[in-house]
Amino acid sequence: MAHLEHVVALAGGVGGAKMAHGLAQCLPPAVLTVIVNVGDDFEHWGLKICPDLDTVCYTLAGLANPATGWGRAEESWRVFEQVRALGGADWFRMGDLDLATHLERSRRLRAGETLSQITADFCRRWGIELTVLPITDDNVPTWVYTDIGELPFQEYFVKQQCQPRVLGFRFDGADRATPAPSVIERLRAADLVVVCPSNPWVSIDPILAIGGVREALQGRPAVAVSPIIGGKTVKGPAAKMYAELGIQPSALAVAQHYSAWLRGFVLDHADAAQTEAVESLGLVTLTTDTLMPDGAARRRLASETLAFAARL
Ligand code: FO1
Repeated sequence: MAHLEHVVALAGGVGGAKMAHGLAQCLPPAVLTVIVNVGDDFEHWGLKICPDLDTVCYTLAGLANPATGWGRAEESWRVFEQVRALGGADWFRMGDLDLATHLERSRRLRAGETLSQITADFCRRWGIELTVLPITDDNVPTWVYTDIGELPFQEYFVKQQCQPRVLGFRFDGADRATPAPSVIERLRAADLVVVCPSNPWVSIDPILAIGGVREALQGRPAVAVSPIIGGKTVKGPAAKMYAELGIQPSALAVAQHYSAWLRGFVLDHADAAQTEAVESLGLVTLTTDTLMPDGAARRRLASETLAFAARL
């Protein structure tokens, strides 16, 4: 893989967006495709909200709120405050700039455009040259089985702040959904698939659940970056989910999650003691600093991951 012509990144959430941003700084836009989870998408305020697509696109365009990773930088909350004053739901914060995305996306969906068509046009307008694709144009909402009942994803993640104990997940409609146009072709043509440090359960698994995706991944060189460092996540509930599902949260657990179709695994120095166990799964490992506090770190991790993949 000295010369990479087609790299496909699988991403969801803030960690995925950061890795995608790092890869975008290392690869020509025509080489990189980012395939994004849509399981977190939901209807709110009568609008279609696509948090993972927006987090990836805002990050790639340099528009993301650096403090939270999601939503827009330089945000204002005038509409949110008035909606709250009128009795509207205020558990999911949408700022004025972010609201423009939801309003225009919802209008276009109602007019019959597909999510991938809308995403392509928004990327063009945001100055993003690489290809960002939702894994599917169909609705495949993630439901989380918890000890307080089955919750739509954002009610678990935001309204309940990931507190309920997780028992399992359901990707509603995954068996009927079809991959978005060009997704399968791009996976099949990939010289390299990079699984970003996203939540395996609710960012990556919903991508893999769409018909034809696992088959298209067969035989493709794939590397994953662990989202768990020292038994914890930088952000989000992945480690808590592993523990509640009876699995010791660790980089090794993530490697096992993907090992059936993975060739390389990138883990943090903090987890160097696990490299042997990961290699016993048949994987090649790279141990490095996997934290991405800033743009330079994102670029460095992406560059190291690509160089590592070239040695597979
Ligand atoms: N996460 C929160 O914890 N609280 C919020 O109020 C919130 C609002 C929000 C608005 C737009 C958006 O794109 C993302 C938002 N997120 C919020 C994050 C979102 O729930 C997660 O980023 C993804 O669904 C999973 O990573």
